[in-house]
Amino acid sequence: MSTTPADTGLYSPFPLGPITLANRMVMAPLTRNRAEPGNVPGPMTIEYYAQRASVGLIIAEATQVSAQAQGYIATPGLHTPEQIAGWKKVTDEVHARGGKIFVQLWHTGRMSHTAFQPGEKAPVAPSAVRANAKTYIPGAGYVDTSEPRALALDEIAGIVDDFRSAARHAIEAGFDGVEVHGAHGYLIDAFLRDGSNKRTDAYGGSIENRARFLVEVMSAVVGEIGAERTGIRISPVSPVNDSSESQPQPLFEHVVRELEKLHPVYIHVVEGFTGGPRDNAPFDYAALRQLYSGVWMVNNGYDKAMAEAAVAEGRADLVSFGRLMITNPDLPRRFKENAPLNELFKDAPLYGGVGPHGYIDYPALPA
Ligand code: 8OZ
Repeated sequence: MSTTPADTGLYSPFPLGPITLANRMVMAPLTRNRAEPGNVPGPMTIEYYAQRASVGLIIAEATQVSAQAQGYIATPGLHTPEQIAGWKKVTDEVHARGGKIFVQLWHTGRMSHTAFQPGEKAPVAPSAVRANAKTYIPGAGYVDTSEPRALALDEIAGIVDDFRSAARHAIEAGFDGVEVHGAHGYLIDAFLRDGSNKRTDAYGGSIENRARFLVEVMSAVVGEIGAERTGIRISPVSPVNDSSESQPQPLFEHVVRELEKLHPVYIHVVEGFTGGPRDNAPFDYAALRQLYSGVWMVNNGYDKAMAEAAVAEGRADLVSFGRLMITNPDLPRRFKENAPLNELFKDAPLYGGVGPHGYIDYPALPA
């Protein structure tokens, strides 16, 4: 059977494990700090995601696997019955409008503050090395992250279990799958990198040891809900949140070799500096992809032409979009029809806010 470009292009359906995406465009996970008390997604969040259901796959924003996992104000969780019930309303509405939706699961690790931690304790990290970065506390504004404490060896399995149970909760909440957040300096990425991981036990030192936590989390989640419903996001050279690594190429080649054995339904790669330059540091993404036989999703600064070319040339199976999906709920149609794109509202915050403005009032094209 021969395939034509129309069968394989950005706007063509794509099988992802047991589901079929309407097209190869993905809404990237985007923190919006709009959760309601109890870190429960509310009515506006239902509408926000439902408006975006025409994209092949929505990856809902980073969502806490436990109370300790929180690092920012008003980010949702998947560790209480109320949070599961809140998300169920989101997934029901996205599915009713023909969409597919995963959720990103995170533990922020050292990117947190005592103000968010149960008992106002220190956040946890591979090592007691503070991230030179800020978070936002109501009343206090942007503040430095707190100095974390190093996790004891016997605490690590409990956090792996938190990812496992959050993945179970995600399926209970009706998600089609989960994306494990292995990027941007949060707990999994902090274990990976030698800038933040100074451990001398089985979780530190060699590349194999630093990748152990990621592999354990992925094994647990895959074991709980199946590889065909488990994706992962990595950001090999993104310095966001004070992330640093002396040898990203061999580190991430090892990570992808390990992932090849577990075979998650996709690997989602942030190329370059998240939300910034794509060429901030040398990295051979083609070499990384060569090590994986599964689905490859790319992100960071893709526009229509770049995304069409990446898929047409076989450099990616799926392309995710962040800001363009915030401002254009109907992005697939706009790309296909070469329609103009909405700009970010200048008078509305990207993070937080109370009313609909900047969240659910970006217009779609008239029907
Ligand atoms: C922006 C603000 C807060 C969190 C990430 C989840 O970088 C985030 C995030 C982004 O992955």
